[in-house]
Amino acid sequence: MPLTVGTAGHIDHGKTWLVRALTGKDTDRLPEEQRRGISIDLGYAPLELVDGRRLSLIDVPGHERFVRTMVAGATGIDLFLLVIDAGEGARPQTHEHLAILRLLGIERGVVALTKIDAVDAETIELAEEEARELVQGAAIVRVSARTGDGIDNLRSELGRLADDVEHARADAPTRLPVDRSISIPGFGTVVTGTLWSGSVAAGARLRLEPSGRDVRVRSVQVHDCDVEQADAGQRVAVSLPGVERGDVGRGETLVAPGAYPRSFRLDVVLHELVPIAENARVHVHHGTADLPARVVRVGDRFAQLRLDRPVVAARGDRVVLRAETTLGGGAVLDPAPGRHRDATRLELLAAGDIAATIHAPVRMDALHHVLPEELSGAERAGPWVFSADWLEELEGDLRARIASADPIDPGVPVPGAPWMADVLPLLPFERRGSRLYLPGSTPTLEGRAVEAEALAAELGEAGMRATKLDDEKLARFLEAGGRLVRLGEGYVVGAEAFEIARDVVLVECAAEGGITLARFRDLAGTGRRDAQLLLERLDADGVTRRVGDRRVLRRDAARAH
Ligand SMILES: Nc1nc2c(ncn2[C@@H]2O[C@H](COP(=O)(O)OP(=O)(O)OP(=O)(O)O)[C@@H](O)[C@H]2O)c(=O)[nH]1
Ligand SMILES: [Mg+2]
Repeated sequence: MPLTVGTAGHIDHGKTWLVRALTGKDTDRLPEEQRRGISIDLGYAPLELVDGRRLSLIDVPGHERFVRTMVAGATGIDLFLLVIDAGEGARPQTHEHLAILRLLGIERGVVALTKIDAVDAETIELAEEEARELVQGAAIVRVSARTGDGIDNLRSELGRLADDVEHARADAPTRLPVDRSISIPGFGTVVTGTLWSGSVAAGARLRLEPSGRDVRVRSVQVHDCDVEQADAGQRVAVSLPGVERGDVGRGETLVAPGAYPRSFRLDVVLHELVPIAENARVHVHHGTADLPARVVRVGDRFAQLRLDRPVVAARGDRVVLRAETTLGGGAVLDPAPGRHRDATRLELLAAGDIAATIHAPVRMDALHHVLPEELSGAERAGPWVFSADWLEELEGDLRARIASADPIDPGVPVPGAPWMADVLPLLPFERRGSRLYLPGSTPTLEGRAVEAEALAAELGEAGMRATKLDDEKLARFLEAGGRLVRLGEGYVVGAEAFEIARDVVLVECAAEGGITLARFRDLAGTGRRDAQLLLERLDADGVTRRVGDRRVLRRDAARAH
């Protein structure tokens, strides 16, 4: 099983020398690193075990200014190699690195008490006692990178630990936080990182997030050897044709397209090393990304991290929160939450009750990230998941709004939500056009029925003479009942009279090819203004159109008659 070991420890305590003693490789390759004798960036070296297995070693810098680099290196490792100078004992970054490892959930590892060639037995004894208290349960191996003492012991101890580590991430979709991008002549841009989950094969189509750029993998290497496929836990180098080196770097993640949500928020269980204030500005370290963010506290033990830039995270991911120093960390409960401060929701999520956190519709595919397996206890419609309570509330709300709707038109607009088309069939309402009604409901005009009938009678008597009507309610009522037709300028006519007017026009046009305003007025026996309003309504209805001083039938209308 491929495993990655990461060093940790205070500056100058001998991490890089120890890596060299174990692997034969000097990982301080930058000129500045060699000149200053300190590590600045991450170093990588393959580590051969006695039985021929290979681990990957990541060497991190110890300087307090480079703790963020240490976090990027430590993220995704399986085992730690905590290096303590036997002469100095634990120092500030020994403690800080150890705290970071714990925040990242990296519990297993070994302590190397190094430089034992330089101190007496008593000093070693004291340092060992201190280390035992500091890192309970871990083996402590005395070594010297200078003389080679203890190096084989350390190698076997790492081998023993590697036997026990389990990788549960192979099945998850591919995710590779990029920690380096290099330009290799003939290969183009190559990115490297520890493969968190899934696999990467030559030819694979992946996506760089959060930039959203689709890429195709040309080749995959593990420790400078070409492989068909690299698996979770391995250190890999992936060549990406067509990508400029400057376009990708530490902080980007190579993922299976669409498998992880891109989000500006993370809901986390908070682990505080020091009290973190509401609204504190922090840096959230996630994978190899370092993101400025604000901490919105939720209840006693949760927080919503609101990020300045998006991340692709998954439930269970660990984050480290830093300002000048390491403040604490978090375990992701929801990698793409809405804005909220709902502690109850987070309690449920922490307890693994995903269904209980679902209320309003969310897309099923967005839930894969918080969902260990199939979801039970929630309603489904099309791609949407929601609670039975929510559906009941929606129904209740629509019912209430319909009840208070204008009795002339007792419906409400269909809510314009993306889930509506899928959810509507579950609701006991009737859709008419763009509105919802109680099944079989008809317009009514409480208490004004007499007035309405009087108006209808009046319109009947007026025939094709237009009547001015200011009472909008009455107009809508009779119009909805098919008894009134609106003309322009607030005028109306009875529906029957309008039918007759239309027939007159149709018949005349069929016989004569068209009709003038004067001719229509004579045939209809109305005034000029009434005739004008009727013809305009027929134009608006698409029955006729004006050509010069005549109306002719529109083609559709002509065909229909
Ligand atoms: N005597 C003795 N000196 C050592 C040993 N290992 C390292 N040193 C000394 O310690 C110095 C620092 O060692 P490094 O391995 O560079 O320390 P580091 O922990 O990698 O330092 P940073 O990466 O800057 O945090 C070396 O330059 C050596 O002089 C050892 O086993 N014995
Ligand atoms: Mg070093």
